[in-house]
Formats: sequence, structure tokens, C-alpha cells
Amino acid sequence: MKTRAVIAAVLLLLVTLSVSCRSSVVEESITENSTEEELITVGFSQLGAESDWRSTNTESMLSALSKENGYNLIYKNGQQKQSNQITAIRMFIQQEVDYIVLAPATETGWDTVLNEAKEAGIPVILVDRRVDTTDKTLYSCWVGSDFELEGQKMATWIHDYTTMIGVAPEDIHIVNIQGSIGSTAQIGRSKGLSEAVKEYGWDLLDEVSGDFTETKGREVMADLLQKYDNINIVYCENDNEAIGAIDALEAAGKVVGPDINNGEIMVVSFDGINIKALEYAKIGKISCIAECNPLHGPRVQALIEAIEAGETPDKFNYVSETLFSSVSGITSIEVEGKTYTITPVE
Ligand code: GZL
Repeated sequence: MKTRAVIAAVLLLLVTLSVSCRSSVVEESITENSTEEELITVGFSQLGAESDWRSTNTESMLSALSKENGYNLIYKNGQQKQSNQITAIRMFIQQEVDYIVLAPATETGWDTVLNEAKEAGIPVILVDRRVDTTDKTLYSCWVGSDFELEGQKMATWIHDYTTMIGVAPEDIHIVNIQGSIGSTAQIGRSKGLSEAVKEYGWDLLDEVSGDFTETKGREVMADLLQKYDNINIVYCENDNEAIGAIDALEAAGKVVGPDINNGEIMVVSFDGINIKALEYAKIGKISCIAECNPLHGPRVQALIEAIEAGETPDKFNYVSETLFSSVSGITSIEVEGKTYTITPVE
């Protein structure tokens, strides 16, 4: 009997000590890092690091959601896999972050995990690409580009330019090196092109994903050159793909430029972040770049601060963007009654 009592007493002592240690550790962590408590803790699930646009976007987010600005940021790179992003969001929920910021790789498959965040009472802010869900209460707001408008602007520039140099619509033989299939950027930019193909009667030879990377852009372009001998316009859904495609075109002995009437192959692109792409635009190797602005950090910071102040931000917050080109003759374009001035590349 005595032995059992002793064991019970020892166990009780051990339990008491462990609880008091734990609470003293907890208190220390609160007192040690009392500023931690004042910081807004944000879990940021970035989709990957596939392009210059993405790296610039990540830098913008990290510098805005910094400790100096009052944030404790937990950053997770999803390596372009939705499963990694879902795991990260669940980790953020476990860590009881104050906000979740999600840059979704693709549009579908988010309802379950966003419902878990909603049930945990954690506001979700979407950045860059969109989430396709009927339940708009699963996120507080979104900030990013109008990708379909980007595609419409580029298609309008192609139409205006080819009309100006006298290329008949049926003589336009275009290939689309698409972005990551199912991403909002790819969906919008491809839609902008396909609607123009239908409206103007262009010959859309093929659409193949280059996954927004230079390597894949190069591979896809080389394959397309094997398949078709009449390509005269290459529509690349981001700069990194365009750089790879130009490598492949020049390796095949093609001349890249806007002079379609004299056998050049015209390349157009999206983003306007990659230095080399902007250099190419300056010399006309890339005839036109539709800007896609990656600097969402301050915009997300402003949305969080609005929510913190008890405001309800707009659900959808679009950034305004231009077209870059050094090709002469087209100074502005019009899409749905709105005029967009072309920004020369100097
Ligand atoms: C667009 C973004 C796209 C960029 C690509 O907002 O989602 O993903 O255009 C990037 O460069 O990889």
C-alpha cells in the first residue's frame, strides 16, 4: 500500500512540476517576446518560385509584411503544388495565425481547407490568382490583375499592328505558349487570345503549356517548330517562356522581330519584370509586353490594416497595368471603350 502511495505522490509531484514548468515556459515566452504579441501574425502560402514575376512578388510580400511594419510573417513556398499549399494552410490554422494570405497555384480544390480556416475564424486574403468557389465567404478579399483584360489588350495590339502593316487576318498563323494550366493568369490570357482569334479570323495553330518557365518555353517552341513551318506570331503567357522561345527560334535559324511581311517571327509576352525580356522589348525582339504588376505586398498590407480597423475592403481589388512596346506606329489601343496608352521601352 505504502509503495503505491509513494508512487502516486511522486507521479502527482511530477505532473505538478511539469505543469508549472510548462506555464512558466509559456509565461517566459509571453514576457520574453511581449512584442511578438503586438505583431500581427500572417501565414503566407506562396505558390512557387517559377518565374521572375513570382520572385518579385514574394520579395514585395516579405518586405511589406515585415517585423518593422508590425508583422510576424510565416512564409511557405508551395513549389507549384496545391497539396503543399493546403498543408501550409493547415499548419497556419494549427499555429492560430491572425491572417492567412494565399497565392493559389490553380483555381479549383480550395473549398475544404478554406472552410477549415473559416471555422477557425482566420480571415483569408487571396493574392494574384483567383479561387473558383461558389462560397465567396471563404475569403475576405482578393487583390491582383485582370488577366482576361491583359489578354484582350495584347490581342488588340496584335490586331492593330498587323492591320497597320497590312497582314491579312487569315495570314496570321499564331501559336500560344500557355502558362500553368488552370491558373487564373493562363485562363484569362488564353481567353483574351481565343476570343480575338474567333473575332478576327486568325489561324491559331496550337496551344501548349510552357508552365510559365523558360526551360519549358524553349522545349515547347522547339517542338512547335518541328510541327509547323508557317508560324509568324508566338504568344507567350509570360516573359520567362518568351525568353526560352526566342532561344529556340534563333537556334532554328529564325529571325525574331515585328517584320512579319519579311519573314520575321513576332513574339509577344506578359509580365514586364524580367530584365532580359525588357531588353528584348527595347530592341524589338519582343514586340509587345502586357504588364502584370507583382508588387502586391503593400496592397495586402493595406487590406490587413483596413480589416484590423474594422473596415470591410472591396471583395475584388484590381491593379492597373499598361502595355510596353518599342515597335513604332501603335501609341494606344482601345478595349471595351477604354483607351490604354502604350508605354515605350527605353
Ligand atoms: C500573374 C502570375 C503569373 C505570371 C507568371 O499574376 O500569376 O505567374 O504572369 C507567374 O510569370 O509565374
